[in-house]
Amino acid sequence: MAQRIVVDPVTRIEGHLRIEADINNGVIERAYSSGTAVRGIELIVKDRDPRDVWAFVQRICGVCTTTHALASIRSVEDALDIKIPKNAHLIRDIMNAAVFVHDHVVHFYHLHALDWVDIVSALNADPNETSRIAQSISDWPKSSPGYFKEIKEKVQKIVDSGQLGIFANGYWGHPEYKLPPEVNLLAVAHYLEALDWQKEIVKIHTIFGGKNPHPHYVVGGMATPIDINSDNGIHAERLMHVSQLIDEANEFVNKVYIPDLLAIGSYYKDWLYGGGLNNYLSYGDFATGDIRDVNTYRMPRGVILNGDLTKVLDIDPTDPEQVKEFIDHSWYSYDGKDNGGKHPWEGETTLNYTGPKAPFTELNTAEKYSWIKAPRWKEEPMETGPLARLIVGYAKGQKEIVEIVDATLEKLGVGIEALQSALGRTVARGLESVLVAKWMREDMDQLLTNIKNGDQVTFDRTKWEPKTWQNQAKGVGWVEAPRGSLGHWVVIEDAKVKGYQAVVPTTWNASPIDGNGKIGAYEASLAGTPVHDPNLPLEIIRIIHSFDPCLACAVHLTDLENNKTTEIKLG
Ligand code: NFE
Ligand code: MG
Repeated sequence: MAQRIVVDPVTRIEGHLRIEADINNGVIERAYSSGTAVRGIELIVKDRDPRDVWAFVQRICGVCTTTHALASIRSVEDALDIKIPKNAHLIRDIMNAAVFVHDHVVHFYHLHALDWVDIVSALNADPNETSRIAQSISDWPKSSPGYFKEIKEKVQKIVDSGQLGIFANGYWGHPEYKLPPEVNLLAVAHYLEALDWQKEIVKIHTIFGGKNPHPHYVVGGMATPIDINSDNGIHAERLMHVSQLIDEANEFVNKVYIPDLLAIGSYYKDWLYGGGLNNYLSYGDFATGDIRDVNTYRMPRGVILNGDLTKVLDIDPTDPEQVKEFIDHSWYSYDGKDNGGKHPWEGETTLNYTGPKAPFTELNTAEKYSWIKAPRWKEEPMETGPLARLIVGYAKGQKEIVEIVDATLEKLGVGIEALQSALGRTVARGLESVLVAKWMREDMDQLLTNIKNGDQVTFDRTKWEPKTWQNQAKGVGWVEAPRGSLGHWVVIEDAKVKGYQAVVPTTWNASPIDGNGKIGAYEASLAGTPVHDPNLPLEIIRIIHSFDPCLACAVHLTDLENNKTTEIKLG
């Protein structure tokens, strides 16, 4: 008889995620993923000026601080057929690249590493040996025995104080931790260094977008003008600052993140659980040409079905038969009915909570059990994110991706199938950071060249005035965000938003069962995993964290105690 265990909330992520897992003979038989809070941001943009919407929907999340604004602005520009200046496109992509590298480093060190790294074991490390390991894998300068001795003393002080603070509540000492104390110490040192580094990289947003989180945009380009010789806009010194931050990001990724990832990964290459659907979706992004010209995407576009790498299928987010969100097991209704699927241009956000009264012990997974909808591609569930992008790019033979994947697999001594796992997702995120940091450098060089040649234009006002717009229009904006493929679909009528739907990476991955009875990526990834001790479910945490969940995004407030959803007045 299966035993059900509940992990709620799953911590060190953004938002309210609950996992229920049925364990039989020490193995997960079936798992359920539930988003336990709802926000309804799609509702509050109705009837607003489409030029303002980016600023509202950007607040969907403070982690991917820029992606929802970018998706929104692209959707409105698509609807109204607005072309933006080349420099604006470059600046937007540099800002998106900065989010990728920031997010991936923070995820690796601060949100996920502690599932693989045992902090307390670092206290048994020999700092001389840590120094030797550090110097053998990288020429990063902070690597002396004295430096690691200091870090060890710092950790000792924290442990002695009895208040583990940010290191509290880990499953320290769990037998699934496999690193020697010296590698644990190395990871702890870089955990602290990454905290310092990540507060610098966000300055790319403060320079190009005025602030972080939630930098500024404008329909038609970018809001901050460039004027290299004056203080009326971004001047030369500021551009040089961005340039330096980009170089530092490349250095941190290549000299700290990647060597650590490979060192840690090499101890876990036998722990290849957490794969799952083997269906991968990526809209693609980082165009070197026009963003509608998908042939110029450096980040790949396509779909892989059932792990068949010989075929990359085309994806068209405008096709009503391709992208649909189902609500059969989600607390919503469509046209007064409690089931079905809709393409986002016809989409609906009507809350319909039918779950138990809080505090509840178990969800009724035979019925509705999540605030997350179930997006599907041609009615198939999909995984999206770094692993999906890497697999799609590899299958397409995209040179940069094939090269970095092959070199890494060789170093780790594993085959491509090993990537289809929790560890593979974590490796993919690192490799993607190398590529994105490199593209960020390329884009910045291009921007500086344009400026040198006299082109400082970042905004095109040709279609700023609503009287230049058609009465009815619809558009889609897609973005590759750190956690996967993001789409915003807008319907505009008489210069106002008539319909708005965001279908978000974590919505794809964390989705519940759909109308055809098919499960989503999180649920699939957990099935079949052995759990050493159901009271310390490290394995569940490890697999779910490998997706880097963001529930704020996925369920774009409900008061469960009163069993009543928060009322939102429109207009
Ligand atoms: Ni809230 Fe997000 C990213 C978007 S979500 S973090 O990356 O878009 O899954
Ligand atoms: Mg949505």
